[in-house]
Amino acid sequence: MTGHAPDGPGLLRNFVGGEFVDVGSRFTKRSPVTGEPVFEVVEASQSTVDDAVAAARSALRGPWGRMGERERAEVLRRVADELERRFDDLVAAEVADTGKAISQARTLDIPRGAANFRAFAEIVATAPTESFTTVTPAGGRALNYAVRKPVGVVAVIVPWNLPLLLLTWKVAPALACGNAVVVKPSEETPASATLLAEVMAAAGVPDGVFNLVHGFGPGSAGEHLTRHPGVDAITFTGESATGSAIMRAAADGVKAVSFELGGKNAGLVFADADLDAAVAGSVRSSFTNGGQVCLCTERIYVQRPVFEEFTARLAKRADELAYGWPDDEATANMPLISHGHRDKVLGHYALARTEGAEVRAGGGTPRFGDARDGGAYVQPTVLTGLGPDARTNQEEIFGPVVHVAPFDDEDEAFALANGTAYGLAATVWTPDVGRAHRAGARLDAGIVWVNTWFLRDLRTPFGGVKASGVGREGGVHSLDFYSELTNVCVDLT
Ligand code: NAD
Ligand code: 6OD
Repeated sequence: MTGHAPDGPGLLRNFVGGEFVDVGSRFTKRSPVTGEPVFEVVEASQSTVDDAVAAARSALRGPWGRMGERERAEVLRRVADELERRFDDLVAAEVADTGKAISQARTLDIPRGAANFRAFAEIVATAPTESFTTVTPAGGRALNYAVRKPVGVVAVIVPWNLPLLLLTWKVAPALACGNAVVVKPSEETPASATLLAEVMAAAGVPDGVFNLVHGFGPGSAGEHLTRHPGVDAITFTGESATGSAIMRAAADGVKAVSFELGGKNAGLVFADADLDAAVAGSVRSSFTNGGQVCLCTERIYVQRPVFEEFTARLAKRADELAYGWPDDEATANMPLISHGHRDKVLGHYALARTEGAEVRAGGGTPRFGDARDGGAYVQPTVLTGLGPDARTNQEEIFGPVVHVAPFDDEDEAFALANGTAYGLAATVWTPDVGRAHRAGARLDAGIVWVNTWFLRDLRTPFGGVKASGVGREGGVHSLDFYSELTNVCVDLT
């Protein structure tokens, strides 16, 4: 990649107005696999953020601002083509930053980058807008119709768990709607975003439409961006507490916000479920990406007749998940993103024991006898024995850990699932169609999956209720956030 130097830990730079710039202090990004430095990253100062916002504003006044939906859709398709051309580089960048298994980066993270651009190219080119014929007071006719316009300069702030997937999930609709963006990836995952800047340039996205600033949150690029008077809207994915801080910063400028936040998602396994599918699905829903997916199930409630069998099988599968180096195709486990995050997760493992949990699988850290002992690994962990109000069942841990508890009937199951401050996703395992629909109606969650997990259609609404988010993105819901609607009323008489 030309965003960083070829030898030693590469230097990752900011991208402003179509140019890579490396003015400012630097920080080190370390490998979650070994703890060794992998990148030096230029931290964007207030003045770099000012330049990025100014470049974005200026781009809105240039050719980008004059393009129609279909032309923009064509640009988005070129971005998708270029992402596919740079596929191997992007996989390598994502694996270097996160330590995730190469098989997952190849099948989930990077394909979704291109898919996000293709989906929103299609959605923006085909989305209808409202129109109404109105009777005037004089008995004549008037035509009302809505016109979509860009919001302006959009700040995109994203976390480290699915870096390219989550970044492009927001950049694609923002560009589809004609905005210019300033993006801030997580300080833990600067590499794929830097490659995305190269992709944008190669795809012919006009200078200043996509700008990238690296850095941290408070007192750094993240806060500079959210407090910037030149930013019109903020779209954010991350922790609920960070969402609160950003909302306070956005209040000063009355900026629109869209928030995809934390979760403490429940899985419900009914006694009539296909238990093989429920166990396999729960292994995925609790341990994918080291449990570092906002949609992961950290609480599973199982109907009493199958509770013991389900728990024993889940614990066995957790113990069997394969460790390996990220580039080994058989690897299933991955390290946590950092030693800081590992300390937090291990603190939760200790807390669970203090609260009286029984550890049915894992509960500690693996030993490898090689360089991975310098990494941020923890064992996939299955817990039982705690009540619904235990902190272990209330606080988002964001690691490969799940607590399993029994329930007796449907009402109890729905009440347990709803019993946290969060409401992002729920997963229900049952062949009973009536129960599936009741779950959809009664669970406090933005997404209810039945007999599946993380099956995505990019046209559907995505977001959370309660502390899990503000607003919805996906399909036309993204268009609604990333555009302003002007109603035009023409008297036809
Ligand atoms: P985080 O909130 O710590 O950081 C997310 C981003 O915000 C990073 O880029 C960070 O630098 C930036 N940031 C932090 N403080 C800021 C501030 N005061 N002002 C501006 N920017 C700031 O989250 P994380 O640890 O990177 O990611 C894990 C969290 O993200 C989990 O809670 C997870 O559930 C959540 N998440 C939610 C979704 C969803 O779709 N709902 C998706 C992925 C992750
Ligand atoms: O699939 C998506 O569009 C999406 N936003 C997934 C979020 C995953 C959270 O970690």
